[in-house]
Amino acid sequence: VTIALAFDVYGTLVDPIALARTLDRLLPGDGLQVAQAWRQKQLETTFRLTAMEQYRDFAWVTRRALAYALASAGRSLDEAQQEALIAGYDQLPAYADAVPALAQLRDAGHTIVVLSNGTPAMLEAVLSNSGLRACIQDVISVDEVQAYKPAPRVYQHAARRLSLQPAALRLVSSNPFDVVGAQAAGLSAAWVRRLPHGSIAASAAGRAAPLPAGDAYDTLASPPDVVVPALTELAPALEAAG
Ligand code: LAC
Repeated sequence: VTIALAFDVYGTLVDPIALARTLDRLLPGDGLQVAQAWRQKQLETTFRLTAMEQYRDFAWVTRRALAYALASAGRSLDEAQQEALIAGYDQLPAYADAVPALAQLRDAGHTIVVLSNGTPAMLEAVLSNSGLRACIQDVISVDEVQAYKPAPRVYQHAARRLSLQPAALRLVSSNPFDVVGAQAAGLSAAWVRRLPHGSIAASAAGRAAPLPAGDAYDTLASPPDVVVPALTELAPALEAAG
């Protein structure tokens, strides 16, 4: 059965923790910790802005979150170094399974869009540079509603944009908060159970990967009907889910 799939971008299609490598060159030994704190603060800032009913775009949020992550690690980088890291967001690598999976799903006739916190400019850049853009029919940014995930209007906007009932659109994300939010707004969802960011980044930074933290999903809601260990498992899992 052919349905529309809305992919999350950061953490699902491209890896923001890949910047741990660049950070580790600038801040030897602290790269991974700062990359993780940066990502954490970036998400926290989006949640807080939306709870405050305020909006600053994701480029602004990403810049502020980096400044916080550096300060909280007691490290500093000059403006040019920080700007280079921000620019790195346009060059984030796709996860190894992303391009093959999207091509496979496209060839199977699925409608493929992205739904992301990123600004339209950030999304066009990172999707083009990572080779994903050609598989994607439409890029939907939360910027269009000036609120971040998991505000229900973000997900409902995506369905409306595609002229679909919410349940006919399936959000695909590795971020449990995103999956829970999409389902709360009436969408279908699939969770990509990637290893915790730490293990991916640790191997990228050349250290031994810690053991995966386990099967933790979230405790706010039950997992969706489709849970896959990698994006390349999605096509068969969707077929099985009917
Ligand atoms: C996104 C966030 C969740 O791409 O990283 O929307």
